[in-house]
Amino acid sequence: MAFETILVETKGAVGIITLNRPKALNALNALLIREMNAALSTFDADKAVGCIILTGGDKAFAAGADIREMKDMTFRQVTEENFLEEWDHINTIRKPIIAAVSGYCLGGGFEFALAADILIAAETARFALPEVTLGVIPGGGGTQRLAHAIGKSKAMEMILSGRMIDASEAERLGVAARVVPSEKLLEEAISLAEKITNLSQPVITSAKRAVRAAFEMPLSEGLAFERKSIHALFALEDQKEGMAAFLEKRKPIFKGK
Ligand code: DAK
Repeated sequence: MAFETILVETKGAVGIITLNRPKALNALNALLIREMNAALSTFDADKAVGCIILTGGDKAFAAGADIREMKDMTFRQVTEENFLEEWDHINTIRKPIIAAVSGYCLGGGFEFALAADILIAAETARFALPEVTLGVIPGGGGTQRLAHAIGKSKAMEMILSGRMIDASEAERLGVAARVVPSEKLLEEAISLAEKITNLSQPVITSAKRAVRAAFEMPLSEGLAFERKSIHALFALEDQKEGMAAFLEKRKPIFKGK
């Protein structure tokens, strides 16, 4: 597949999507979203890929939705065309997605990073939802996901003021799983992705779905969902293999079955 706004490659079982509009600090225009969605779907469907990394450039992961593109849109247009509905596609991806973030991660860029499953930040990463400074509010899930991630008061502070936080504050607040030296960002993300891809894919898919349920369901339903999910895993050869390998003091050989 040839793309204009992203770079796509695989390293072993890891699919890597790099946002690539450096002159506009990877501002997310319609073409970029379309291309990113196509790449996400291709990796999701590819049995040889077990984990996806979404990353950007050194200066910016993404500086938000493309302001030039949306500046003149009217109320009628955004409602009739359901403006940016394609932004939801990332939520349908079954494989784990790691956001590897360096530099500015703002607005819609931050919303994509929050929509990923794990966020690893370079020391240079900077996060903000500055939409109110442009006369709008976050529209790609930021009001909900940031509140879930860091709690009401902190989310309100960031969203109502547009305040930018650095990587260490992001880690402290739980936005980032980990902060790593900038030059090691991709290496660390790949190393984590490889750990995940060496496990059983159906088990990983099930774990991802169960954790995501925690953000979508009330506790009682989430617990019931988790129970059903673990029961189902006892139908897998990989469950037998994983437990047998432990007792035989050897490494498991998972087949994804
Ligand atoms: N859009 C378009 N172009 C952008 C951009 C953006 N978000 N951010 C930067 N650029 C462009 C600049 O215009 C500039 O282009 P030229 O002037 O060279 O042509 C180039 O990138 C370099 O930027 P700067 O010259 O500004 O670079 P600096 O180092 O001085 O500043 C900065 C870097 C990141 C602090 C600054 O560029 C900045 O503040 N950028 C805007 C950040 C921002 O406000 N982001 C939020 C955008 S609103 C929705 C879903 C999501 C959204 C909306 C709806 N639905 C599902 C309905 C999301 C909205 C947003 O993200």
